[in-house]
Amino acid sequence: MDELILWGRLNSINVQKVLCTIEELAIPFQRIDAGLQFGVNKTAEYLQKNPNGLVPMIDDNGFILWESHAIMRYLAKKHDTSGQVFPTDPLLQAKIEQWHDWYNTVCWPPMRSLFWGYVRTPEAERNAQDLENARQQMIKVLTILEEQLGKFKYVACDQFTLADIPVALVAYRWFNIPIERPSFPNIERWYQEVQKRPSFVKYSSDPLS
Ligand SMILES: N[C@@H](CCC(=O)N[C@@H](CS)C(=O)NCC(=O)O)C(=O)O
Repeated sequence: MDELILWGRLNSINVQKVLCTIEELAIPFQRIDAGLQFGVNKTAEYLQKNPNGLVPMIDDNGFILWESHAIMRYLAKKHDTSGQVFPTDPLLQAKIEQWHDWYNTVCWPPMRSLFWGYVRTPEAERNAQDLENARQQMIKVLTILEEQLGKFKYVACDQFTLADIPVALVAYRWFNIPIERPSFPNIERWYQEVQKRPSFVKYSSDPLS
């Protein structure tokens, strides 16, 4: 059987979601650097497979798929037969999907502003008011997460699942940019646990870039 191919650079949050999923499930794969300085994702050949010109994208023996959460869930449906990170209960699956959608619509937009502002924008070019607005918005977002993690050990339920991966990658960014942070004890307890997992040690411990 041909090996799974993943396109995407290591410092992309969306690529990291897929890498952590692959690591959690011990799926053999090869990775092709693509995006930003590596290019590749704007070539005609790539655009034919993914017209968005974004990473990640996978080729699983001829089956092309893009959108990080769709890729994570596809890989789990194929490889996670014991429900290790994607439980077989349809209700739990729906909760995981809910948190994936929440990440896209609620959580990532303000975190993206903070991440690009502090990590990828030279200090002299930063807009202090925009950054403060994003920080305030992010505090509201994390208040929702804090409450959820007061009820459950992990984001979707009491077990680590695919819902934790994107949100923990956001938490890594939140805790590693130079901002003032209010105390969120439940998030801090959960984050310490997730950061110890070999998948996060491998793919979410480098300095942000
Ligand atoms: N909704 C998409 C977003 C993908 C996306 O925005 N990818 C970024 C990297 S995180 C990208 O490809 N940026 C252009 C580049 O790296 O050249 C997903 O979840 O996969």
